[in-house]
Amino acid sequence: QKILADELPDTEVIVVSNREPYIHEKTPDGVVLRKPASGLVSALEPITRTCGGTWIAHGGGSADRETVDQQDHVAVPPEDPTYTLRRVWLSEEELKGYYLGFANEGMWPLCHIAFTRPIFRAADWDAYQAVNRKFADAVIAEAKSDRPIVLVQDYHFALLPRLIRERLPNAIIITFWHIPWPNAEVFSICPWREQILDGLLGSSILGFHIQLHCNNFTESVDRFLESRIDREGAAISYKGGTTLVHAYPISIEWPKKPKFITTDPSRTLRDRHGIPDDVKIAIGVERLDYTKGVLDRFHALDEFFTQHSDWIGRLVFLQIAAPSRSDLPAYKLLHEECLALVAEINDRYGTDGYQPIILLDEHHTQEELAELYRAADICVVSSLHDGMNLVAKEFVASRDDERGVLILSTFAGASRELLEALIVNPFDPSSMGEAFFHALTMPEGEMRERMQRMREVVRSNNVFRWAGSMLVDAARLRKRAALTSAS
Ligand code: GDG
Repeated sequence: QKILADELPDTEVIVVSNREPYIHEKTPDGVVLRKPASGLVSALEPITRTCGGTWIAHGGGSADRETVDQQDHVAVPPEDPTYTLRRVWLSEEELKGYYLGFANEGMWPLCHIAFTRPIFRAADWDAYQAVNRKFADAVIAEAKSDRPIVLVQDYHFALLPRLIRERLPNAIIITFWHIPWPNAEVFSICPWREQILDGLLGSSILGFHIQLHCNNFTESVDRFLESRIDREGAAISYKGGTTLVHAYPISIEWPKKPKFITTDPSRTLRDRHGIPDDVKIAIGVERLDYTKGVLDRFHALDEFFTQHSDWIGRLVFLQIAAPSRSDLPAYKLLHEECLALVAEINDRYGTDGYQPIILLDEHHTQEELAELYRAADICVVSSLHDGMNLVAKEFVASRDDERGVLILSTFAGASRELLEALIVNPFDPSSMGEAFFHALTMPEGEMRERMQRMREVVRSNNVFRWAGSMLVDAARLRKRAALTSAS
């Protein structure tokens, strides 16, 4: 807010993302506004709440699908509104092609290199282009000036920066790509690679979580487009414009004060699931997605029980698996595989009063997640590939008792910052199994020291710093442009 006021006065902020920060859900008590399970929303909502402006997103909650009096503009957050949510309505056909098809069956597996073959269909590409144009129209309709800051979010909108640039040449367009960018060879699989790159280079700033993804993007441009690349200045000049390509590691809002302190934070959880006090608790929290390595952590647990059978009966794994993209075959299959593997492991090691894995495959409230984070002895993040991973940071931020061990995949962007986690290769179940043993037998002093260091990192590299660094760079670009045009 301060950076905006000082460095970019009188500049309106427009955020564009596919997912809404508040979804309208139909419940027996009427329509309620609920925050979705989304890393993008977790990170960006505190920023927009603080800075104000307009957030443009697709309106697709269960209440929207059934009612006819959908509101285009909604003041949010519901309890204390500070910004406007502008909803864009998409037909079933548009959603199928643009969202389920091109974005989630094409771009998502392409960028994650998670051994799920990307599917590219010409009809999906047509829908993707059309929906990007529809969102460009919404940005133009909402912009009150010719020089707004537009924050474009994620792989759903690769074409949007160029479409906005053509109609608002003086806008500052900051695009953030929340998922990895693959190397140029892998990226070349995409039949519309030139158009995707051209679209993104309409941005003033293009942000990724880590330098590796910036380098991969720059190499892809070098290979497929005629452009001038200034590697030292991290800038790409193309079609008369310049794009700064920079790493901005995303983060979370540092909790203001501990919310759920009780003498024993695991009490209610133990009572609810019948977990005795002397049994340790490991947790996993995610949308059920094949990039998150959920099956792989269960294989590691299996390995751990085989190698350290004295731990059978003394460790329970609680896995939150919020349903996600469940209309897609790859996600349906994952859900089935997950249920089967959990049943197999529970069958192998379980007894009448003991189930080693408790799978909670439903959406949970943020309060429930906070309770879980605080109750856990171990939190496992075993992504096969992940832009950042906010669960790792949320776990660390929740632990004001400085206890608990984080087991973290080396393939999550978060592993570049949370160096004191137990860093693992999720493709190697036996070494990940040993990480369970290390975590469970870690001396108290070492556990605290590791947690203290990680907490310092997350407290200082919080989400306001993430947004602030992009805005500072944007202000610098605007000043430089003003000086150049004056000289
Ligand atoms: C993308 C990138 C990047 C999970 N289950 C529930 C729930 N969650 C919340 C978590 C967390 C968020 O969802 C998940 O964030 P991640 O970062 O782990 O993953 P993606 O959704 O894949 O996010 C990722 C992120 O964008 C930001 O740039 O870090 O790499 O893939 O906040 O707490 N929230 C609720 N109920 C659940 O059941 N309320």
